[in-house]
Amino acid sequence: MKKSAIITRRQALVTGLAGMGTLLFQQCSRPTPPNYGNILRMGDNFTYIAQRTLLPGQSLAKEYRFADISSMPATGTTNPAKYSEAYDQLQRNSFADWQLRIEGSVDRPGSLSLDDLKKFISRTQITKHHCEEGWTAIAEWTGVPLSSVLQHAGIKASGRFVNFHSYDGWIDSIDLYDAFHPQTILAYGMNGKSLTVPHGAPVRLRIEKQIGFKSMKYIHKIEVTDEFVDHGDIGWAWYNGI
Ligand SMILES: Nc1nc2c(c(=O)[nH]1)N[C@H]1C(S)=C(S)[C@@H](COP(=O)(O)O)O[C@H]1N2
Ligand SMILES: [Mo]
Repeated sequence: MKKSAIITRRQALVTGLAGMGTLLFQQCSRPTPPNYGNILRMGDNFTYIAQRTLLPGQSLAKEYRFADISSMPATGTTNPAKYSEAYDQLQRNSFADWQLRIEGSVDRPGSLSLDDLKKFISRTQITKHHCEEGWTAIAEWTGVPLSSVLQHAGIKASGRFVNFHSYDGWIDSIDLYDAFHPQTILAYGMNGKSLTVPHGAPVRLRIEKQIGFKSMKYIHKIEVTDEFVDHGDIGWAWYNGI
């Protein structure tokens, strides 16, 4: 009984590895696998391929109750005014002049104000933030689903990745699969109030199926691209599914 269990496990392992090898091969023969060529990022490539190929459909991140909300530290950049004169000016005017630029492989490039974003149907979610440094925190986020904004702009058939540009100079991207996830939102509210400067005002990304640093704060531009551009020069993985 014990022996056959071991054989079964070993067989499963061998079959599994062979299967993964085939998947890896199939995926790598596609035109532009994310990160392909960056040897330091081959590990997260594998996670990406496994998740995208093996997980059927979109699963939701756990949502919590109001009573579960915890305190959340503000980390990384907590005020981009020192990096950006433009941000400093916007902040002085309570972000009344803030505009989100949308460009790249879209049919209708343009800009949306905070009021424009608030006209879309909003989504509120209480979720757990997982920082790559090990801490977690639960907060309530309100914003517009990224999918609504992307549909409003109209993604061209060639579009494959969504790049975010931030006032502190961060540039990062996600694929369309994560971009259209129902819990991927451009958040302008936190715990029932307007998003504060330390947490990314006026608008930040909340992407609940990836680790904390992917939820980019202080966004000013969204750019849809046809090909993966590796902006990662800070040594973190590009794909960080949780
Ligand atoms: N533009 C920008 N986005 C960012 C960061 C940053 O420094 N700049 N830090 C990231 C990291 S590492 C984490 S854990 C969260 C922190 O969000 P918080 O400051 O609201 O807790 O934002 C992420 N998004
Ligand atoms: Mo983080």
